[in-house]
Amino acid sequence: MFTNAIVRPPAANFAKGLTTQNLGAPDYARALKQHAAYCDALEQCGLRLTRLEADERYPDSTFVEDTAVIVPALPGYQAGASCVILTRPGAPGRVEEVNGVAGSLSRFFPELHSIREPGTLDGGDVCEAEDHFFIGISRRTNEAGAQQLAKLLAEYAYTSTFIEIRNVKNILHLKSGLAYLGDNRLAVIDALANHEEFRRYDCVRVSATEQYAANCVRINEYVLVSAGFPVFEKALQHLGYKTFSVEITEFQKMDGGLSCLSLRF
Ligand code: CIR
Repeated sequence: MFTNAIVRPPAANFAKGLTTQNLGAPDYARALKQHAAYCDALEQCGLRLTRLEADERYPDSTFVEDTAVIVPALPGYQAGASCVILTRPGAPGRVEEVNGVAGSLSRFFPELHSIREPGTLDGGDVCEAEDHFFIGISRRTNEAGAQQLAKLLAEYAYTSTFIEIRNVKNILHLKSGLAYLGDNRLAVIDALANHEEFRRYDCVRVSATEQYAANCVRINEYVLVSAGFPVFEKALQHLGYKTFSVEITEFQKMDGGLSCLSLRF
């Protein structure tokens, strides 16, 4: 059950952020509208929002997910604590974004840890599935960062495995191609679907033509999905999920997806 989320709207220089897409420059006014609708959707899923100010120093700072990994307390784990692991983003220009989120997180989580040099880690590469975490080794997250994270997670009784994605085309982060839907079920792109790590899960395949839709987010009784991917959305509905679709085309132009725009806990 999630109760909170941290969000940050895009700043006026949002279009100056990093991107590998060739979809043209984002329209700022439209991005603000889409962000507002995204925030409404989170509230309708039952979350209370902590809204950070837009920060022009960092054009990618609306993608708050990359700055932290939230580790919920596992039921039955005797220490009973949750914690936050502040990341060390793999894009040098994004490293300082972490400081702008740490203060808000420390109000909710007494235990804060950090990924340290030479480790790099983006939150977008970290996918939690109950008591297990998949950690993507990507162009942003290196093995040192992944190993530091795995060690910290083990202290909170979580297991983890690494998923190599540097050879998977068109995904920036692991969660660009993978989402945990609850109920032992994953949404997974074709290119990752045969990975042995995912064999013990029910997999909802996301075809290459709808690949962007794989970055969906289960929030309480809903699955938040990107608008415009009818096959995937119908597949979820068919499985009994209530979907909530949100248009985020302007964020897609900057390599961002639904999960990247919030930290949920
Ligand atoms: C970047 O390249 O870092 C941003 N333009 C997009 C980050 C997207 N974040 C995510 O998938 N978690």
